[in-house]
Amino acid sequence: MKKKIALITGINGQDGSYLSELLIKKGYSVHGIVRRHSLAENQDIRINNLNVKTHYGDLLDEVSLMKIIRKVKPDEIYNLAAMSHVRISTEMPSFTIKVNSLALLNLMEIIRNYNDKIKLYQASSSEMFGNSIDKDGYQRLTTPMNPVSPYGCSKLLGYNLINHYRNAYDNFFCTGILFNHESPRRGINFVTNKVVRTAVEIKKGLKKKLILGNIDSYRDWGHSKDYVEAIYKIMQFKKAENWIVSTGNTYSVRDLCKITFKLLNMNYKDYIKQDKRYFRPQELKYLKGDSSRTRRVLKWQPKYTFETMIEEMVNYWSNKL
Ligand code: G4F
Repeated sequence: MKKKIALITGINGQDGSYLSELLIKKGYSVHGIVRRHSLAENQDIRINNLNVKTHYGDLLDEVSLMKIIRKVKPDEIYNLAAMSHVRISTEMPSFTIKVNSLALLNLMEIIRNYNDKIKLYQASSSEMFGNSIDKDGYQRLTTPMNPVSPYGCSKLLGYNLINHYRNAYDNFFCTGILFNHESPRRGINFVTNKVVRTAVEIKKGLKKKLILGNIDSYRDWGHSKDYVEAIYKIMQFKKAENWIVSTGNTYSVRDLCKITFKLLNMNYKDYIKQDKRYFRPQELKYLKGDSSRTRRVLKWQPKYTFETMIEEMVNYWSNKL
């Protein structure tokens, strides 16, 4: 039987690397788009041990996208590439909208004009909800979406475009609204890996302080490895739809610090300083997702808890540093 072909944008990211591993296990031929990087070793740092084929391209360069799609002839495209840092999106709003929304529009148009049988997964985000919370304390598909950052606005535009194209042209365009998801492969300027890595550095005498922004916001944090399983199931479902992927638990950044430092036998209060440079113009205060339908219909269940995930990250940095 012919191998299925997957094309992943953002293959070198945290989710791209875990998804590649999963698709290889499932027997796919996996291709990915990588951007040219001035430090060549950073181009494929998370995937250089994997049996994937990479192609130089850029979401902002439709010509490269078109050429890659013609060459690879994918059955499925997973659009995971994005300018994904919320605070940085406030410094680069225009770039964020171009990469996260306009490039998606171009990708959808290429699919429709080249081969409209190609399935497309779009990485949507819980940042789209902004500060809307249902009365029972959860966000779900019906919760109003009122983003509070250029990043959130860009993802909401992408989400609306996917829904519009699916309804108008009947393409298999699906999305997962993923709540925060982490792992040892997370970029170190996101709060989980920043906290864990710095706490290990403090423990080893390499640093003295952990400097953070707002530590009283709450996030629903899961593990990227669990979440790419959900992405795969979303893509295999008989119909293209929108899905919530979350743990249903919420913790504050303060809780994250408390648990991490405790695992290293330290008290977080002795090491934390706050600096306004890490605060955001408008903060998203509280996320907790209701993924009950995803669990029931797709038979998806996360394996990690918040604690086991932090433990894995602490062990990773303890061995690495
Ligand atoms: O780790 P964060 O930067 O993640 P954030 O902003 O929630 O966004 C992540 O999750 C979204 C899903 O909702 C994704 F779509 C998005 O791409 C990304 O993956 O920040 C988490 C919280 C925020 O409240 C932030 O204000 O941590 C707070 N925080 C406090 N000090 C900090 C810091 N965040 C970062 N990155 N760095 C700090 O020093």
